[in-house]
Amino acid sequence: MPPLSRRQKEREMRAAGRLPNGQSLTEKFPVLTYGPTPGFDPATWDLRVFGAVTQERRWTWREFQQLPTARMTVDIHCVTRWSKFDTEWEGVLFRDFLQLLELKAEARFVIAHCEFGYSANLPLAVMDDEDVMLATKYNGRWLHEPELMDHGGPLRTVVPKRYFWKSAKFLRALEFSPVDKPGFWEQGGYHNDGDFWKEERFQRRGFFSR
Ligand SMILES: Nc1nc2c(c(=O)[nH]1)N[C@H]1C(S)=C(S)[C@@H](COP(=O)(O)O)O[C@H]1N2
Ligand SMILES: [Mo]
Repeated sequence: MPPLSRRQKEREMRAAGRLPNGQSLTEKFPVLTYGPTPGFDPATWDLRVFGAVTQERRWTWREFQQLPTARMTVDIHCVTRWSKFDTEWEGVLFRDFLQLLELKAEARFVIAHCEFGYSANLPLAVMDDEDVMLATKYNGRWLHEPELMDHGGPLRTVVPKRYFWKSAKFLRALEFSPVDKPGFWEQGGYHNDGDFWKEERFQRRGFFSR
């Protein structure tokens, strides 16, 4: 039997209820970065946690690598209309990471801050889900390997239940905030919540939809 064509696989995913409206299946792994890919120096890299926590913290690359990791296979959906199925990620589950912190009661939003000023915001209630990950590996390989660096090395969030712009590459800090702070694309007119099952692509009054 010949291998399934892309369109056959797409039909199967649609039939299985895994292809959200307006999406098409890709077998490639497109790179979508606004701006350049940063370098990675394990000696100076750190991940900071600040905002509504009793104690602000910082992990060096070496320290971050000591944290327990998990693996997951999830589908990803980009607002530019491609969906990629059964992608495999490894890293620290956000839920496990939260155990290391003491959040203040007022913490309600999580803002992911990345190299070069990219950011993405989500409610803590959305981030505190079993499948949200601080990912260091894709398909068993480190994100900071040269071939994968464009995909967010050495660390990115993966938030499988939202459009992929919410999965912040080149992550350097997590801010816990009592108030929402729209991120890079959210300020540019993308939807604040970004649920692909509801096709929350753009804000009604967003920059791009005018
Ligand atoms: N730091 C950073 N993270 C980012 C982006 C970006 O431009 N910079 N683009 C977002 C968008 S729009 C998408 S679709 C995904 C793309 O991830 P990929 O390049 O691994 O496919 O990353 C998201 N995270
Ligand atoms: Mo995107």
